[in-house]
Amino acid sequence: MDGMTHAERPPIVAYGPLYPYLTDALASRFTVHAVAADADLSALPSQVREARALVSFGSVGAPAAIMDALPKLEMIGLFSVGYDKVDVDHARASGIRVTNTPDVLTDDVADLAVGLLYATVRNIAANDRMVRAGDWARGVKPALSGRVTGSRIGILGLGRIGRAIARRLEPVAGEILYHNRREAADAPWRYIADPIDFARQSDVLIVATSGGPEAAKLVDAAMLDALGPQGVLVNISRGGVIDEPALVAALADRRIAGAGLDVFVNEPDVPDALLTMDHVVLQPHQGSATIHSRKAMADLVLANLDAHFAGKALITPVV
Ligand code: 8YV
Repeated sequence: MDGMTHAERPPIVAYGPLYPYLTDALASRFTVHAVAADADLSALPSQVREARALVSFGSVGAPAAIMDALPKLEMIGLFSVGYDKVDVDHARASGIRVTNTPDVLTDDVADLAVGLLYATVRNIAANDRMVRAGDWARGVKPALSGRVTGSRIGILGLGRIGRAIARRLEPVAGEILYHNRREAADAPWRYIADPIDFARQSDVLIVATSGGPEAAKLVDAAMLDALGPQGVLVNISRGGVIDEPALVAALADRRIAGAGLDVFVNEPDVPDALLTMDHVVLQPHQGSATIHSRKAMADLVLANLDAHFAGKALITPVV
């Protein structure tokens, strides 16, 4: 689009931080107004209020207030598969289209889930710390760990990412189980309709469901107790899918064996109690954070914006 005059570049808002490749690509196509995620929306300059599209990270999303502050908004291009931070109902009611970035990040998120599972079950992070601290050299014997091979792996949420995790673990699992709102007719794995029964039958529970109000605190104290003292939890979905204080308590009391967590309720804040637990592996929301996925996500955001402004069908519409 080089050679476009300023006037031909549709005005858009970059809401909150993006990442350099996307920022540069947007700047070459659009007149980009950066709006901080905590900006006073009642005081937006008039040229910002002209914005016809908004781009944001999944962690920032688009609440109703930013949609209302941009009266000419036509479209939200979300840099994320999860759209729990977008007020989708408000967008629909306001005639604003929403796109997300499914598929392109699935493999990398599934890989991280598997990595967190092994890191947690095999004490990889804790053992790394003890080697670095010189404990091994001083003769400290690390505790024996559990094992992944042969375990019953329960996938909570059999969407694209849940399926990719199941496929990766199928060769080593004793059995793959899953719990979903409803049974998936084409899935070769055992469906368990009752969440408590599902947790009880799982040695490992991997949370891969989408977030948002419907899934809030789906994993509660009762489910953690059903997972049991040998059970391990992995979460690459959204922090809010788990009752976080209940998880902290279950880990503190060793009512579950360990947890590998990429997501938290109040990111980037992590509950203090988790920071000192050796049976917990923590990640700073890295599921899609590979060079490959992030570029593909950015290209998909751009392709959706281009389609919209060319009057073509959106590629990955949510609304
Ligand atoms: C990103 C995500 O980390 O796709 C999702 O649902 O959570 C991630 O890909 C996120 O968009 C960055 O805020």
